[in-house]
Amino acid sequence: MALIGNKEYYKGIGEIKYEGKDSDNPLAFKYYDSERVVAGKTMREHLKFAVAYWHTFCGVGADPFGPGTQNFPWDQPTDAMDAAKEKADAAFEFITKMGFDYFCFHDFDLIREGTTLGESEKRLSAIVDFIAEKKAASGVKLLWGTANCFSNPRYMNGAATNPDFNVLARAGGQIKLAMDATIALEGENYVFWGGREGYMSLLNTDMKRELDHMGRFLGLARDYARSQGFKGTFFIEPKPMEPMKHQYDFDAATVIGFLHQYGLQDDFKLNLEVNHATLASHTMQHEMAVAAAHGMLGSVDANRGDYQNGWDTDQFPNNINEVTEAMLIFLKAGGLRGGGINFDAKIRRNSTDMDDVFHAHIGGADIFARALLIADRIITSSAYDELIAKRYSSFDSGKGKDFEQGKLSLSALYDIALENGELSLQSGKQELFENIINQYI
Ligand code: XUL
Ligand code: CO
Repeated sequence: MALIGNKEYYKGIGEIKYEGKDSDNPLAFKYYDSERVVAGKTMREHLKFAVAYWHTFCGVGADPFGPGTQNFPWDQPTDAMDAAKEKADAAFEFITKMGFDYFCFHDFDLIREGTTLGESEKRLSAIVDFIAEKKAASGVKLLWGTANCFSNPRYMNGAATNPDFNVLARAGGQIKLAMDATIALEGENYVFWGGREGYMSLLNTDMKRELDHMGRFLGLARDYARSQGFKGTFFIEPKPMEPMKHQYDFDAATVIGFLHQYGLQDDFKLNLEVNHATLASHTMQHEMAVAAAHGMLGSVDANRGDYQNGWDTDQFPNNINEVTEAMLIFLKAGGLRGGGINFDAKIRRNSTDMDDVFHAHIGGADIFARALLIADRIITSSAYDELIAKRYSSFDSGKGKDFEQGKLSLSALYDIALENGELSLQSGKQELFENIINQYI
């Protein structure tokens, strides 16, 4: 295939193609057949796979106990612009070889941060021009951009919720530039992940004031992007903790309440991440159902946690039962509102070959494609929908329908209860539902 840059970084690996589940080729899709139509849309249109710039091209496998193990040629140049260009060349080579349509970035994934805001602005605008050309040449699109307002030590007490106004203003300046970059690259959405928006100790924290600041700050960011012609959706990405002891964007339900409290509900939706859901003691399915119930199922950061570890391990997804249940909610909600499936996942520290990120993304794409097919068959061929409808059928007519239509008072419920006498038990049939999932897998 034609190379977009001058060098080939992922040597010996060609375009990844669909070969079907009987293929023994590890560098082929077994289920992700991009042009196959499922439930009225191609897999490509449903899933909108995105590569996360930070994990795949910036993360080198460092952990709290040791340095990185993955040495990327694009990290060698000492000049920031040279390194950023090489990284972009590698990124676009990888994304096009995968056959994916999208990527996502933080501002300083694209290029190293400058020593001043002004210097960072110059760097960002130069790399954005370079990437805009690569985008145009390859057809790869930007699913969302975001600002890293959590790594630099200045944000140790938060960005929009920092007790020091000058840090908040600095975050505002940085987010303006990240939004400019997202708009210049025709980003379809813009994400806020409040990594340090929360507290380490309540003893030194005025929670109400910090929440008010965050609400006002997000409103200013929205107004700025809209004034620059941005038509996309803003997403908040919930996470309950890590790095802070407690983060304000705890989970989907908390964020939805916050958005309504501060008048942001019409412009913002949710970007839900699997490992964030499990850190909040929820399943991903729970988080997706909460968001869908409020019309706010915006986008997905796909990964998985570890059942034995209580931290954000960001592994690639591979559990077919879980992803099938998630895709059932996805299909029933009519898909995502503006977003896609972004692999916010990293290969393990001891995965050190250049082909390992290919295996990781192939596996991720295949599990979602397979789950999409299964979920569609469950909806179209099994008794699943009928069984749920049956559980609620007492609300379809008579007094149940009157209740749903707001026609009954509490006293009316009392009269009905008196007249009914004792009730027979209605089984929830959970095991039968579980068997249907298993049968279609
Ligand atoms: C952190 C996380 C971030 C966001 C973007 O846990 O998920 O990478 O997705 O800032
Ligand atoms: Co994420």
